[in-house]
Amino acid sequence: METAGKVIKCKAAVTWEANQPFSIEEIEVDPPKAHEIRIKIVATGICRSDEHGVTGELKEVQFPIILGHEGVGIVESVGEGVTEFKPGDKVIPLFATQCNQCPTCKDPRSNICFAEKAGRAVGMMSDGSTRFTCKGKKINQFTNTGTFTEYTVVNENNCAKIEDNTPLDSVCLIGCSFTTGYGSVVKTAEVKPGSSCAVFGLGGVGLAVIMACKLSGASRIIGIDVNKDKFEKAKEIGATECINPKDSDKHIAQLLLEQTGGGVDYVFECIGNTDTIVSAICSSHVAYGTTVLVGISGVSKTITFDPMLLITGRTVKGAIFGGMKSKDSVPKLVSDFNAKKFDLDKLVTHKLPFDQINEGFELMRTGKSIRTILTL
Ligand code: COD
Ligand code: ZN
Repeated sequence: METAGKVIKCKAAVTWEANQPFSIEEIEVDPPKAHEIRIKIVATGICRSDEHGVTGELKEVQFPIILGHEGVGIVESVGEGVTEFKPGDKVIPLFATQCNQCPTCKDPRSNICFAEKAGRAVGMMSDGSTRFTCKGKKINQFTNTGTFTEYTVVNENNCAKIEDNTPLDSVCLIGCSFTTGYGSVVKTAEVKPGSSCAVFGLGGVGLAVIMACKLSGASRIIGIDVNKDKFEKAKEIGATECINPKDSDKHIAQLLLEQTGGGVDYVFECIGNTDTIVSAICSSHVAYGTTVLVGISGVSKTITFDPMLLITGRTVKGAIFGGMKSKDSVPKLVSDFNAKKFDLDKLVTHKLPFDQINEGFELMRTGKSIRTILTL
C-alpha cells in the first residue's frame, strides 16, 4: 500500500474537553509501530460508555481524546512483527485485550488480561504514547481502540480478524454491545433452557441480553425499563412481558418475587445504577437466583445490602465484555452472525454519516435510539 509507513491525514471526531460536542477535525495518524495495526474504520457504533467518556465520568479519561470503541474496518498496514494480520483483512478492534500469555488469558474462567498497561485507561498505547496528532497536539485514544476516526492504530492483542465475506455494517456491535449482552447470558450466567430471566434496562446491551436469553431457551424473559417506548422492540426481540417500575406502588423487586413465585432464576442489570443493582439482587430467586452485573455504575460508587440475601443461596456475578475472551469469541460470533444465527440489525435504530456524530449522541441522550451506526 502506498500509505504504508507514512503518516495519514484523515478526518476524526475529537473531544477536546469534557461535555463538549464532538469536533470534526483533520488529524494525523502515525504508522503502526511493532506489533501494531493501522485500520481504516468503515462503521462504528455509538455506545453509552463513549458518553461516559464525553462527560469525563470515567475518571481516568484524559482529554483531548478520540472516543469510540465499537468499530469495524479493514487493515491498511501492519507494524513489524505482526504475522496474524495483513493489509486488506477485515477486522474488529477490541477494547478488551487478549494477549494469550498472562495467567488469566491462559485460564478459561476469565477474560481479564494482565497485559493491559496502566496507560490504557487514560487513552495511550501500551508504550505510553499515542498515534494521533491534531493541530500539533497529541490526542489520546479511548480504551485501546478510538474508532471515531477514519484511521486508527491498535495493538495486535486488541484486534480480531473476521471472515472476508462479512458486510461491514451492523457487525460492529460484536465489538461491544452485542457480545457484552450475549456473553453475560451464555458465558457468565450460563442460562439453562426453561428458566426465567429478568433484564433491567432495555438499551442496546439489555436487548442483546434478551436475544441471548431467547437463544438459550429461557421460557420467561421479563424486560424492565422506566421508558415504556422500549417495550415494543424488547418484545419483538424476545421479551415475554415488560414492566415499568413507575406503573406500580410496589417495589419492582416485590413485584418480580410475586410474579415468579419466589424470584427470578437469572437477573441482568444493564443500567449501571447502584439502586437498580440492589433491586436486581433482591429480585433473584431466594435460593438459587443468579444476578449478573453488566452495567458499570461510575467510579467509586458503592452498594449496601443485607448479607442474608446471599446466605440463602443467591449468587452475584459481574463481567466486562460478558466475560468473553475477546480475540477468541469475536471471530466466532461474526461467523454465527454471517450464518444468520442472530440478527444484529434489530438492535440498530439509526444509521448516520460520520459527520453527524453529534446528532447520533443526541439520539442516545434523549432515549430515542437503541444503537446508531456511523458510517465513514
Ligand atoms: N430503572 C429502569 N430502567 C432504567 C433506569 C431505572 N432506574 N434508568 C435507566 N433505565 C433504562 C433507560 O431508559 C434505558 O432504556 C436503559 O436503562 C439503558 O440503556 P442505554 O441505551 O442507556 O445503555 P446501553 O444498553 O447502551 O448500555 C448500558 C450499560 C449499562 C451496559 C452501559 O452503560 C455500561 O455500563 N457499560 C459499561 C459496562 C461494559 O462492560 N461495557 C462494555 C463497554 S461499553
Ligand atoms: Zn461499548
